[in-house]
Amino acid sequence: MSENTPPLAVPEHSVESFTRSFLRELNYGRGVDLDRASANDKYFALSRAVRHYLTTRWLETLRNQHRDQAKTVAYLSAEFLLGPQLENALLAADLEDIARDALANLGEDIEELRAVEVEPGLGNGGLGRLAACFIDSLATLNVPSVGYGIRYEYGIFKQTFVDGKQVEKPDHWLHLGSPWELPHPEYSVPVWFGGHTEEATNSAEGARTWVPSWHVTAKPYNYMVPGYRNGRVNTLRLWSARARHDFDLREFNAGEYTEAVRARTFAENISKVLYPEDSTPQGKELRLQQQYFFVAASLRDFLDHVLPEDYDLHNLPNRITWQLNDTHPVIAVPELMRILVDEKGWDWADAWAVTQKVFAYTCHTLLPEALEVWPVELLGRLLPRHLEIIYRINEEFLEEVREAFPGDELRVRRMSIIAEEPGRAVRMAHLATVAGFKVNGVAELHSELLKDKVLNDFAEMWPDKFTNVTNGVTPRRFVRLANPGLSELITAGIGDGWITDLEQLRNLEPLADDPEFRRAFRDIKGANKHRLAQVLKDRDGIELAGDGMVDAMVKRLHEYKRQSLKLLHIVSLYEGIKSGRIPLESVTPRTFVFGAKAAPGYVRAKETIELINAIGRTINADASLEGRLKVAFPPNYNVTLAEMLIPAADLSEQISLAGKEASGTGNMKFALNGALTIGTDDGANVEIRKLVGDDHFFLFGMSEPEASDLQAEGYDPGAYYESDPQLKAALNLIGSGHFTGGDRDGAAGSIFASLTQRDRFMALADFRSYMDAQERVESAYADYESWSRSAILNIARSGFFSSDRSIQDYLDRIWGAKPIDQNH
Ligand code: 73E
Repeated sequence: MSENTPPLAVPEHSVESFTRSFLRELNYGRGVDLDRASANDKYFALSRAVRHYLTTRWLETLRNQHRDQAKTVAYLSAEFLLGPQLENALLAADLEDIARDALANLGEDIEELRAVEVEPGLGNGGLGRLAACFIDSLATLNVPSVGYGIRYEYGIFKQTFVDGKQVEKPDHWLHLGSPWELPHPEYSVPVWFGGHTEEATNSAEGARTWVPSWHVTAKPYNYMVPGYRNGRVNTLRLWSARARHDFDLREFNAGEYTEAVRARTFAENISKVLYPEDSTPQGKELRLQQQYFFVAASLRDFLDHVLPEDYDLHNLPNRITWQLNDTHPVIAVPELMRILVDEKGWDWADAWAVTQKVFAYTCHTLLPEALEVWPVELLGRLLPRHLEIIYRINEEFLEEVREAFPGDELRVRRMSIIAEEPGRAVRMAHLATVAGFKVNGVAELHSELLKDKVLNDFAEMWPDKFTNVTNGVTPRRFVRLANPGLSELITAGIGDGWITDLEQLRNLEPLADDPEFRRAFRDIKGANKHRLAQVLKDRDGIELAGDGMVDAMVKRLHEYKRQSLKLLHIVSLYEGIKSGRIPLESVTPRTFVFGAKAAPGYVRAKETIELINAIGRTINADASLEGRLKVAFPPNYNVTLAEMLIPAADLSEQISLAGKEASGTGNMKFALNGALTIGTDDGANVEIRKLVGDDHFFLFGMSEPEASDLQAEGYDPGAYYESDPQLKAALNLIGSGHFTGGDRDGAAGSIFASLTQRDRFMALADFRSYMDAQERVESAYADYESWSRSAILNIARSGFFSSDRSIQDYLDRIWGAKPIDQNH
């Protein structure tokens, strides 16, 4: 196609035109007519019809990108937790009403078709969802950018409960195909592994030749990333692993059919399944293969297909920033060095100068055990040349350290990219920090702790390298789509500018004092609860506690997040009522809603799930508590369920031990939907509390310095157990097997023992303060008029937590890329 080919016109925005598109897709795309179409046929035709409206914009964006050669942000992430695509595309293309009406005229209910969609669950939790919010904001802010990741055939497992225990089922999300992806096999690239290195065939200083021993083909699938009604549609490119040839013909002819198929299966395993771990790295060979696979394909793609053929790579820092989403893509650093030195023949120093200007690293954790390390033996076997390059980077880096801190060999050992103990291993966070021109944490407190603790040596050496970008969430998905009632109310009050400029929510502040507005807000919250109740009843047979408080704790199951502290509160209430200490009439009717997946190999997390279900079963079956307390734990918490649940919540539980949750992003979604937070001073909670004000936030627990002092002094959970009779009673009730049919050995016994003996995240130390805060919650909720005022103020003051603001911060502090209006 010539550069001058006029773009296709965007189809007309009318019910008639949309109806034609839909029927054409149904007839020609699916080969069925309406009478015979399955729900999946109709869902496909609907999605494809919507896609038409965005495709012209997509082509224009690509065309402009090629023409402008503007600075681009490439977001490299092993996870993109996208959530349902159809609703977002309808919104971006401004087709919600047209599509609904067009289908209604044909006798179809758009909601029924939407329900057919299986969300692409290509992420574990916050990190993957953040990547999805960021590409949405990049497009909406008109930033030339591309997301690169892996097209896992199986996303995060489907969680089911059998006898209250988590049982994982494969998530075959592609089972019925996906209308949102476009494969481009012609842009496939080979990715090599293994082998050995030899003396270089070029004369560049530092060069070697890598002679790999096997390879797979990386096949790209493109996904549209539409900006919000701004004419830009960016690209998300996900890679799928294919065997080099369908079959090795020689083997096939020799009748070695099974061997030929085995080799194919081996290669294709690379993009088969998402590692279901969150916040803990899995030191598995296949995971390292996945990481190198997508990173090598992405670099190759950008250098060979996005840049013009004669591009002078010395200008690369003006053309791109590769943003590393945690350490998972950090192997990109030695890969770029290898390309520049071994393939392009640059001297090492020139290559390193450029490499150091194109990567920036986002760290998402503080837990030392969550920092990724790769055994030297494994890395050397899979990527021998990359290991050599890492060694040389380290050598030169340690020289720099020695110059800056003469005689401080202890520091040199702490900072080395290579750990010596317990076995030789590459510390990926150190490599990322050395190579990146910027390193950022994901909330203010987290960024401070990174500088003061986890990466302190590096911050002393390069103070300017470190910065903060507080996370954010996209208001399009998490307010406008998830909460249409609230969105209409906000728009009626302050106009619809907030959808792309969330700080405008500030204009709601005066309306918090308007009784009419508060009533309208309460009606919407009530309707959202009703919608949630209906779904939980139909889906899982779960009943809510009348129209009482919805108290939600939804996030991955992890000890540091302290779902067990939430359980201690519930059990203590239950025990208080049962023993007569707490009069039943004084208890606020409330439903405790949990959503949480546990990593399949994380035993304590799975036991906690079992215990939540056991406690829930006991409480829900107790007729005397009817209408007062309920526990709802719908299985398989995902983006779809989040969009249903968050708008219905009154209370948001953000109760991690201070200093452990890097940021949290669920906390932001709840505040923006008018839930009040009960939380510790951890992660982004700190910023939420400062913005919404202490009067509209329930703070409890130790601060980070208090928690680390207590840890240093020697923490003894037994002392708390012995000295607080209510805590003791709650723990004893759990330990006695009361909730587990008399069984004291399984989940109940194990969690009792772990809390009373070790309690690594100091739940017992924060219990009393948490209970007091819950009492403040109860009395505040009793005045629902004033509670709703606080809820509205939470919304009005949370505009800062838009991912648009995060992306603007990345642009200003790190990327130096500029928005480009598509309509210029
Ligand atoms: O605090 C969250 C944070 O909000 C943090 O735990 C999470 O990232 C969110 C977004 O910044 C996170 N996930 C991982 N590390 N931190 C992780 C690590 C390994 C595999 C998968 C996810």
